[in-house]
Amino acid sequence: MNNELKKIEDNIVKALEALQKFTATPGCGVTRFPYTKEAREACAYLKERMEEVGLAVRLDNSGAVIGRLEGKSPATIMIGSHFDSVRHGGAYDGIAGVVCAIEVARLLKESGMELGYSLEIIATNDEEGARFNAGLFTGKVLLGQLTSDELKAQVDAYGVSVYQAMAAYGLKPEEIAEHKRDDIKAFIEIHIEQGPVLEAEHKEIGIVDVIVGIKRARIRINGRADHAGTMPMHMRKDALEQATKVISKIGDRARLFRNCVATVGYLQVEPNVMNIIPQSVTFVVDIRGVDEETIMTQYYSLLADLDKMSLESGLTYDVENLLYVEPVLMDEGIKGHFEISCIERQYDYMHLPSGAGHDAQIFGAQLPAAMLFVPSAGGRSHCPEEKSEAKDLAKAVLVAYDTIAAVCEPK
Ligand code: HGY
Ligand code: MN
Ligand code: MN
Repeated sequence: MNNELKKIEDNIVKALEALQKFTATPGCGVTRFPYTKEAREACAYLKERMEEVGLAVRLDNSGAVIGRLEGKSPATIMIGSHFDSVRHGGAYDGIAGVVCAIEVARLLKESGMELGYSLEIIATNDEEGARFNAGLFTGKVLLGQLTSDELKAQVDAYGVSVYQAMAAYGLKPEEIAEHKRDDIKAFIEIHIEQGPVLEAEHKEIGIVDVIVGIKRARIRINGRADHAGTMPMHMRKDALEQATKVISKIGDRARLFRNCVATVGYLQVEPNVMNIIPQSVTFVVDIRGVDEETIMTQYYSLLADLDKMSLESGLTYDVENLLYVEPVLMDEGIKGHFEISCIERQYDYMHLPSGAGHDAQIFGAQLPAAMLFVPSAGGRSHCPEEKSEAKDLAKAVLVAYDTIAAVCEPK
């Protein structure tokens, strides 16, 4: 293996080993929620790494860490991914893309090449939505898609709003709408695949063609708490029994469609006591597909099931829209640069869709965006077992470096 690849690989391993220590659940995966001690520690570490390679670094008002290399033009090419994680997640999701982006900046800086566009390396905040159930936060802020009132409405499991958490973290939520960026020309993201395809096909690099659209809604079914032993079956208002009638149809409905998934990963029963009939059930549904019609057909069928349940049982329900991002095609021009680099470097690559959501999709809906994937061991992700090879990540760094060198070449 050439020395350059080995040096990149070693830097990636060292950085990821350090970063995985910034977790609220040591020994049980990475839990790094936005506006927490772990987030602050990871951002401080990333700031040091970015400064080490010669970037001018700042923490922006979305809580992202941004390192900048000035080019002849103030217009910016952005490369990065997210530093936050899910609960008990892995050590690669998001953060590996940030570490790779820093390596791309190091190579560009060491090459001495003069950049046409300026380059920004970004570690985005709250892509996952694991704390506030929304996600893609930094992208929404930089594209001017959030208001401070919305930040007050989004709360975590303890009732703390995004607004309050940001202010406590030292940010200015009241200014959130003032941080829209118009200078970003393209967004590139290196990410682990989080699925089984590249490994099964024995490929080193994935070039993403489309990122699935995602519809997320929080649904609450309102029943009545009663004694589990004395209330006759025909007089009950059992929120959990009625919720299961609706939830049990979600998976099989998704199986009717191609390239589509639907998940209920969050379920809360109140008061959640074995001898009390459930008073309320709150669940979050996450529906994904490569075309909007597939996603919305399932969502409206779910609403029809809720109406039917309500009519038959007399229980009411509430629906809160948490997120809708449309399926996003990746930029053909940037993908072309990826492909040329893979061919010249003789890397085994393939095109594929992304079943996971990413920062690149919020940017890609408005401007050219593209993603490089590396294989995930066993296709596992969002779990402590998540693992990707540093040598594959290092190859993605070189493909991204070739691409940015071409895109940022002074015009
Ligand atoms: O949910 C997702 O697909 C991503 O990991 N945020
Ligand atoms: Mn994730
Ligand atoms: Mn991710």
